[in-house]
Amino acid sequence: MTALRPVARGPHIETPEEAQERLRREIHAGLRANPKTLPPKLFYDDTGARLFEEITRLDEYYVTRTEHEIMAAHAKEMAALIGPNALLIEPGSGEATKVRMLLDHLENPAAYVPIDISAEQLARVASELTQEYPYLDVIPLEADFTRGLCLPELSDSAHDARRVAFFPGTTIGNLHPPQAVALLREIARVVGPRGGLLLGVDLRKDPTILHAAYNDARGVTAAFNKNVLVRLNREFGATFDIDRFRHYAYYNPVANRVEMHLVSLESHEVIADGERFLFEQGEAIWTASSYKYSPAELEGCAREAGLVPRKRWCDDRRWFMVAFFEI
Ligand code: AVI
Repeated sequence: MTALRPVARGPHIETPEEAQERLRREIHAGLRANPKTLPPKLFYDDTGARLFEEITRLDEYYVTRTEHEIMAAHAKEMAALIGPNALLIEPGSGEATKVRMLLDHLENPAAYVPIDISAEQLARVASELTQEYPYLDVIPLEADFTRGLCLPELSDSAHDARRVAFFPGTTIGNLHPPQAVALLREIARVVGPRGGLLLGVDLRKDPTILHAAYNDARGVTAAFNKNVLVRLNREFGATFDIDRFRHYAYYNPVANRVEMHLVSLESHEVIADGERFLFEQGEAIWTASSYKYSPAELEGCAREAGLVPRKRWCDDRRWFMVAFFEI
């Protein structure tokens, strides 16, 4: 069995106080902006992470299930394209659920590098993976990939291996397209000349399907959205009255994105970060976007970032795509 490695720390890792201070500044700037916005990372405190888990199991939220189906059906072919002795890198690895489908088929991977901001989760996941795949060298890296991608120190053989990034879950869709291209460019830089990328992305479809996915009947997505205000009250001493806001999500077919908003139901004032913010009746706080791509458009973004499309896999309904790119 390969020895369990400690979690390496990447650059830009802030102390909890520094991270909270940066978030406070982003919140303040967002509430002063027109339209008002809040940073999407506010979603993922413990309650938000639990609610998102629940979202992934909702009947209406086809996203996670469909990507899983595609991976289950084609993981063998995906692993063959990645090839033997590859160094597999996963930015935002979380629970590293989907990568197991690849690991089940990969031939003699040089190492697996999960990258996440939660050192605790990384240590737990690395330990689980080392038990499940005793031959696998797991090199966990604590880093915020949204602030630049990097790699931990690697042995010579892992360093020289072909590098392939795995970025599932349509996380790329939560970035505005110029930021998405910038991230793809960053991935291309890190995987280097012989590198590859396996990317999962949600596709454009009947807007009523999209509408339902972000407006589930049980109100889990509404609770997920409103939890942002609960968090602002708890962590930043804000005075949001949650009942004065309505979860409002819709698909904008011109901008090709689902937009999530919290709309003020009446005119009122809120104190946040020591400042008064006036909300008009009907005024929105824009909390998230989830872009939906056509295969050609996504591949165009990848090309712009220096990644060449090699193969794509879709479900029968063409609702979701997993695609492989090479430099
Ligand atoms: C994490 N991300 C891909 C989800 C999405 O579908 O954009 C976040 C989400 N927000 C509401 N439902 C799901």
